[in-house]
Amino acid sequence: HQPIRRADYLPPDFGIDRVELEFDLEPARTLVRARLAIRRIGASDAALVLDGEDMELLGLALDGNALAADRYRLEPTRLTIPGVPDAFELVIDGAIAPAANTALEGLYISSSVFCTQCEPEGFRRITWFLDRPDVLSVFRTTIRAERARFPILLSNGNLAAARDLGDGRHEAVWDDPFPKPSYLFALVAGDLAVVEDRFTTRSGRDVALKILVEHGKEGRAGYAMDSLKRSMRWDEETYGLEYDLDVFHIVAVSDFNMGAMENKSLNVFNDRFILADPATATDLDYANVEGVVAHEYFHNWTGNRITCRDWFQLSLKEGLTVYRDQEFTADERSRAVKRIQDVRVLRARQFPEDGGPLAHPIRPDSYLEINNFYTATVYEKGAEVIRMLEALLDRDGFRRGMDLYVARHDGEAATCDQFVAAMADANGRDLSHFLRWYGQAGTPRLTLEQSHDAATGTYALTVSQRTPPTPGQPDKLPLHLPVHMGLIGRDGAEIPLRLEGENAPQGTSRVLELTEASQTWRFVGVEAPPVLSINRGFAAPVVVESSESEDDLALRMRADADPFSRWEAAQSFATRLLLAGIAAAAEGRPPPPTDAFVAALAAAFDAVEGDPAFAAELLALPGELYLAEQVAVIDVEAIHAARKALRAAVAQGLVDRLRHVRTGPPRPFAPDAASAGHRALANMALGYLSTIDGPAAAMAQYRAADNMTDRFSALAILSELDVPERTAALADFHDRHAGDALVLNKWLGLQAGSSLPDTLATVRALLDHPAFSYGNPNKIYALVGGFAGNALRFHAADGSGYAFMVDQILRLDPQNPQVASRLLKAFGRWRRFDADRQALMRDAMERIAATPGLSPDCREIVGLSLA
Ligand code: DPP
Ligand code: ZN
Repeated sequence: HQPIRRADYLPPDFGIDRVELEFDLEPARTLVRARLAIRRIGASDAALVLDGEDMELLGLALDGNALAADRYRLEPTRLTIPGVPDAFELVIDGAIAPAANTALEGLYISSSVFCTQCEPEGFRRITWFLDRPDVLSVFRTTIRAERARFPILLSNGNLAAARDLGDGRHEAVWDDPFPKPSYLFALVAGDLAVVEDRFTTRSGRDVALKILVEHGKEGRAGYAMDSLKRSMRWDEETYGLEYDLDVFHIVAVSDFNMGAMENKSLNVFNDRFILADPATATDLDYANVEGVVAHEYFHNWTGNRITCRDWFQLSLKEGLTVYRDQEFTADERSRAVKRIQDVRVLRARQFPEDGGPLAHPIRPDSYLEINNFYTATVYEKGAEVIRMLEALLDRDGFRRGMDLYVARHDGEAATCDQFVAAMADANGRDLSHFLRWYGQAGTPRLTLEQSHDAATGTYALTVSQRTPPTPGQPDKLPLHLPVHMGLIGRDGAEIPLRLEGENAPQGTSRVLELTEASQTWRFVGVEAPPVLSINRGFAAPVVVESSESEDDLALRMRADADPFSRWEAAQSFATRLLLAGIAAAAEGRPPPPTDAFVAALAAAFDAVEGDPAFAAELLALPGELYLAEQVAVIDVEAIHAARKALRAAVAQGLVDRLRHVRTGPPRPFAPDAASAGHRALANMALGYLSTIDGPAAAMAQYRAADNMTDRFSALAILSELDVPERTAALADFHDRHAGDALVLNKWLGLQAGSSLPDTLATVRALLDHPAFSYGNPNKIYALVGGFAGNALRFHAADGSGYAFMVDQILRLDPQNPQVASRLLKAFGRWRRFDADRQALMRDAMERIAATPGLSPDCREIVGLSLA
């Protein structure tokens, strides 16, 4: 494995116009015939070099003539055929072993169902091919298999033919009329239940919608189906984008490395993002099902109809599609709450990545293993970059840009530059400066200077930006970003915003454009020093370094017109107290006084009556991962202790309000956002009150709950308490849901994430529990990944957590390198800890680095982390 560099991109020497695949499916040994119509588009002397891995070559024929062994060269990762004509047909016969495929890339078996995962480079494990996204081909797929075991045979596109083969086997032929890259190929064969519905597109196309799940789980596919129909409607209404085939399949499988996959007309999903019913799914699960179904559906245009030229452009489809699914959820649910939740995730996952050894731009410059770049940066920061374009061009301008992008590039493999060019051209704007976001890593930091001149009623705001160095990028340039701001009077009223030189105020909230290292704006007609509300709606993915007074924070917490900023003010106030508390805990001093914060929180809480989902967000204190990013040296015990202390103080201060939240008649369960909001607030209150009252109320709710959200929230509270009820509830939960893998994953994850001291011993014991298996990524992420995310116990001072993770990673790497390298990222922030932990973490990674036969996936992560 050599590094692949973006600068080295060359167009392919050959195109493959048409692909005919024939599969004879058997778990142990599947035969694959590929008939490829190949055409030279590059140099006349170029040899044909096809990608291929882990397959057995049975025969090769060029234009009907078998190729002797001296006419080609077969290597572990490629097949080279020199001296080919300018246009020819190549037939490749190969054999693969799906049952032995534990990496879950290519064709594999999940619970007796054949399925595929080809993004990014899995197709080369099915047949030899130009396995790169800029080679677009029309596919016809013939599948033959035993009818009894595999009654359902699916591939992309429309069913062209089906017949019985007489010998207990049957055959199906699928035609996909849309040229597509090989990573969007899919095949599914097995015995599955089908849930059906229909959708009529805006222009009258009648589309059959089919969701395939394990038998017996049909009743858990309804919310996914509803989400799919709403997604289809939304994309028509919001972007004028319609579905383009007569059938849309979603197949849920239990063994899947990622969340889901947007294969043309045959999405394959990790079943945790399809299956949901009140007894087994939390409100978060419902929201995730909705979001992921929408995300994969939206890829049909942003990803499939317009795909990526090369994998460095991954954010072209992922950042854009994440932005689209975020907007869908914002429209379907609460915009403010969605924004808050997305920013929480960005700060907990992407900011640490951007500030550590794995930092990379949303369009990376090089990689060893592209699987390592399905990151929070490419996805979530990529979505923030799209969102900034929307802020800079406004909604209509953004839509014009999308329309032009689709008109120009439909049917093509495009680049990020082309996307931004469409945005610029549709709006007559020069966005060349904005393009720096695609190449520059790191989270910009904004600093502010404000002054007010009472004599002239002028308020001046200076915003400066600076992006800290990241690996390989010591010097950063200023970025083009929206500064979405407003000014608030001491009375809490928004001040009309009139810049010097303007004839009249233009609203009370505006987007200023920062392009320089430092810029100043002067507002006139501002009689008294205002309170600044900046980065409203989190318009730019930056850190604002602000020394706002506690009074100003309290004012904004209750009066800022932007709900996101009200939440943000509460987070800032809490963070400030927590940082003081962390310093105090580390030095054995008492925690700082919390009265002012608690009073402000109470006032802010009272001001949002009627929006329980938002109120729940307001009450949620900053998380441990976020706090860890804010301190010079991470002290996990001090962070945990400080947060616990502030939680107790908030509970005491808001006790009457919290008890009031818990009163009122029980509501019948419904999965909609408003009902979920009530549950979120009630469970938030339950958690706080348990710090005063102990486990009784949580135990009572655990027993009485008629839905998974309430039951699991109670269990999560109990799992943080060292009480007998904890053991009883965990045992009961297990027995209640024995045999339901998805629910037991929650049970594994809760125990792995517990802050109680014996957590590592519990996790070790659970490795042998029947609910756990090394073959299933969801289980690994729940138990082993859950422990890696347990800041307190993973970072135990004696290094036991690190040693455990090394053992797990080394065990997993030979069988599933993608999963192993994801777990390995837990060591990435090692330099942020004290000297003893740094040494332990470095030793742990060196143990991994020294392991013979380590996958390129892990080698790349460990190499970058130690560099
Ligand atoms: N392309 C997938 C997604 O939707 C990842 N495998 O993000
Ligand atoms: Zn995606």
